[in-house]
Amino acid sequence: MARETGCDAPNGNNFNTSRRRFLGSSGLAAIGAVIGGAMPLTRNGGGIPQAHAQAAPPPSAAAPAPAKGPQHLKYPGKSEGLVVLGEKPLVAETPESLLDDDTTPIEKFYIRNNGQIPEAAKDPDAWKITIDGEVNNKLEITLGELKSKYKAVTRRMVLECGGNGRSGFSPPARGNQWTNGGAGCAEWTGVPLADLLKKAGLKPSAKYTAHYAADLHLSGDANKPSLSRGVRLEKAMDPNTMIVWAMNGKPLPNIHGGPVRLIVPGWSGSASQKWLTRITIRDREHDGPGMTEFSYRTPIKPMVPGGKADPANFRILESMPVRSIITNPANGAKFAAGTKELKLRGASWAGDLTVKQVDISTDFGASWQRATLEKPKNKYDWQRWTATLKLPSDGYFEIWARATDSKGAMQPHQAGFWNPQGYGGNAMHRIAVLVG
Ligand SMILES: Nc1nc2c(c(=O)[nH]1)N[C@H]1C(S)=C(S)[C@@H](COP(=O)(O)O)O[C@H]1N2
Ligand SMILES: [Mo]
Repeated sequence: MARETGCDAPNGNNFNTSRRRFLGSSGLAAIGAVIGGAMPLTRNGGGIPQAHAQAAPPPSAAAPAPAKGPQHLKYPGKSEGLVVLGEKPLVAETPESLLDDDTTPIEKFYIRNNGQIPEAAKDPDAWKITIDGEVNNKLEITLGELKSKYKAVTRRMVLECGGNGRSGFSPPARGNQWTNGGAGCAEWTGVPLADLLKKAGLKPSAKYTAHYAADLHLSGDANKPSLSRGVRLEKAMDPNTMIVWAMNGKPLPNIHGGPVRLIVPGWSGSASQKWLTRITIRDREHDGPGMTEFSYRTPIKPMVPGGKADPANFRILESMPVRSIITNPANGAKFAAGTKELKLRGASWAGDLTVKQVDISTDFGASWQRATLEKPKNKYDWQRWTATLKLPSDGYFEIWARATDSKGAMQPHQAGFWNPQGYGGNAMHRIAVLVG
């Protein structure tokens, strides 16, 4: 069933536990405690980094008792600042304040699995990738040959889970309750997929890719892929769509799909197959786990939130929507009395597009100040931004950030266009700070 597999909504259990944790302990109670109680950040789309919930002292009597704090990741080579959203399969997000580096370090990069994590390859250069289907010559190539026979390129590009921002939906949508931390921006080294497809020779019938990998389905059934998505040929042929073996200059770690994976930048992360073994070119849209019904699909005609969904009214989610995050200060930060100015830092990105503008508000959206926006290093890089905020007094402030993409689409106040699996939630990021 599509709903059980590659859909960022893997199963009911996962959903229930992460949701309970989210409602029970996260934002409202804990942030209130950080800044002295009774001042909750208004309920919003994914604006409550759980790292801060964890750092908070026990809530005051006025606040609801937390069930248990966010669960921090314990995984070799990964930061304990990452928050576990699901254990089976292992899913962990990066609180916004840990995304403050220009290039996201490997240890801080989010993790999203749909199935079992395979064992690390013993001989990475012997790893085989097959390209078959609607091609003139089936191609079988080892990673070693790929490295030696093709021209490698390095690009800094955002990878973002299709469900990023999902926790902002009301009623709750099925799946991992990402805030904004299902994203990171790393330097990827590899070869454009187009170079391999040209070498194999595309038949006129070639329309769509189907990606296959070495990870087993959660059930352990070797005949069931854990996730198998694909993209339109046009995206596969984009020079930024790459088969990569290095991340930030290091061999691609096993947990991120090493020794070799796809990076399909700007689109739902699920297309970026980890542990890549095969790409089959199809003459029609792919129908693997993660492609059908409501998986990575959004409504054509807006539907009633929580209502009955009609699969015929859904289309595949491709480019991700515009998003910005405040990476410094962290949500819940305290500043000395008399602090008159705050330096803000953040990041923004917009799927296939670029970001035109980032605005900041400290008065709940009544007025906005333009942030200084940097240019991307290359296409699909994120854009860092900075702003200096003047504060009128001591006290409690919420800082809101919203980005506008190059076509003029701006982040909304609320995650909108509800859909059963919660895609496209890109409500503006909000943090709370206390001065004095
Ligand atoms: N083989 C395989 N590839 C996969 C997945 C998976 O479960 N199996 N998850 C996908 C999803 S949903 C996302 S968001 C990204 C996450 O990549 P990361 O774990 O390196 O951050 O990998 C994608 N590639
Ligand atoms: Mo994802």
